[in-house]
Amino acid sequence: MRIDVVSIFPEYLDALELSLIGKARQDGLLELNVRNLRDFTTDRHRTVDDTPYGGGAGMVMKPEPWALALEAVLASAGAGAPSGGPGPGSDSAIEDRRPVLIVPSPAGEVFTQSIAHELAAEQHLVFACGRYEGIDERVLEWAAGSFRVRPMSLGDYVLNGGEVAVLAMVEAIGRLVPGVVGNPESLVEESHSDGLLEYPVYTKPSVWRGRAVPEVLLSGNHARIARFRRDEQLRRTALRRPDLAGALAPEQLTASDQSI
Ligand code: 6GU
Repeated sequence: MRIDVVSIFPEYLDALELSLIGKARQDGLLELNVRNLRDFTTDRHRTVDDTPYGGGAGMVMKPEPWALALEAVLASAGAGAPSGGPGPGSDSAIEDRRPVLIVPSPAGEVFTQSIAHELAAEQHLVFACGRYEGIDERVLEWAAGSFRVRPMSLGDYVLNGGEVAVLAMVEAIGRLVPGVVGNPESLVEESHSDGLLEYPVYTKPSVWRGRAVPEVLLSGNHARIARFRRDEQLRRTALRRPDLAGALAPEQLTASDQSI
């Protein structure tokens, strides 16, 4: 998979050289390029923002540096001219080969594990990190000719810019790319993989500062262990995330092994 990030703070993305994602880049599973938006300005001050039409607080990111930066991304990816891909309404049987342009924004669609899976199957993702009050809206309209544009939010709170959100999304997506996580089984039993929060985990010692590990986990009875873990998943989800619990199918609410 190829990932391009455009930002006025490219150093924020240095963290993607570490750990699992850094290793995946070294192994050639992920190609990640970070570009500085200011390299696509043409004035002496390398200006990327201006005052908003209609008034109001803060500044808005100017459209032209964004267009030049995104065109440079397309050119380096060997993509055709704008409008090269099928636009909305064209034959849905034809695969849409336009890169996905993810625009982090608290006004976006909420990023979920299911979207992470969807994006992990893509060939090319581009992240456009806005700052200030956001990017001139016409950039998103213009970009829709060459990209599948997806404004994306991490949740209902406000960050100062898209960079931290990109760190989170690239990590969530990257670890789902085949080969990035060494043992793919570790992706199966984690939070959100089945709509539930994950069960609690314990390691040695079996008694620590007076607190014992739940007895069932030492029993060696795999059916009882599976039922305990399922019950804990349901309990946690109902307690911490009633929004998720409400969306479960009836068969997900029954214990894993009724015979025990
Ligand atoms: Cl993706 N961006 C910004 N700036 N703030 C956010 C966010 C994204 N998600 C939640 N808050």
